[in-house]
Amino acid sequence: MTDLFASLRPEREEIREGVTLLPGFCDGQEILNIVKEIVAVAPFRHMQTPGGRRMSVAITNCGIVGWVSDHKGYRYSATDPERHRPWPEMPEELFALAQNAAEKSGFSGYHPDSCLINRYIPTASLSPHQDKDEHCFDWPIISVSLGLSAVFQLYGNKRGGRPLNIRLDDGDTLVFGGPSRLCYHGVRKLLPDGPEIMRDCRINLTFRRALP
Ligand code: MD6
Ligand code: FE
Repeated sequence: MTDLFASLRPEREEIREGVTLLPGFCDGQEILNIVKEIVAVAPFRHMQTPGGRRMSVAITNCGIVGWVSDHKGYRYSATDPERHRPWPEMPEELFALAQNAAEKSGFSGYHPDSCLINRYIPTASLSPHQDKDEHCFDWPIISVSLGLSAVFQLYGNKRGGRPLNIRLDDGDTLVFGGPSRLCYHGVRKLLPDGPEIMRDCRINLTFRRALP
């Protein structure tokens, strides 16, 4: 279906210094097909938090390293702990998508080495956190949302306070870097809106530069 309102939405919205929303930057269906190939090799799983709780969000990874969590803490690992094998390689199309989004937002020469893939069922949420397990924070995180819409909550550099609510729809891409790179953020709830092909869950990909 043609999007009658596409011309009314800005192509690029600077939400805060270092945080840029690129509405509908990618084709959700195309990215979903690539995600399915990754998941066929490295399935979604619920990891344990360091405190021993099961995360409501299911995750997998692709790239040289993947983000993992267990009783020992959060870290990046070159090995999938369930398969005892390397994570699937990052497909070129995904690398290019992240690099193009970064370029559009003022970060040229972005070389992500990791992509964390989160899957939310409608009751799942992600509590406020900082992404600080990477070697350095000079590079942004590029976040791509697929499927059901969600409310992404952006806080400041300290825990608490009132968040800025950002609605993320299928295909929306958020560039998260610069002075906002260490801002707290979470996903409060899913909304009942989504593309026909994916109305049962939300998938979010976050591209990172984790290694030096
Ligand atoms: C999500 N995203 O949207 C979770 N982290 O499902 C994140 O935790 C995130 O979107 C760092 C930068 C951008 C993000
Ligand atoms: Fe995060």
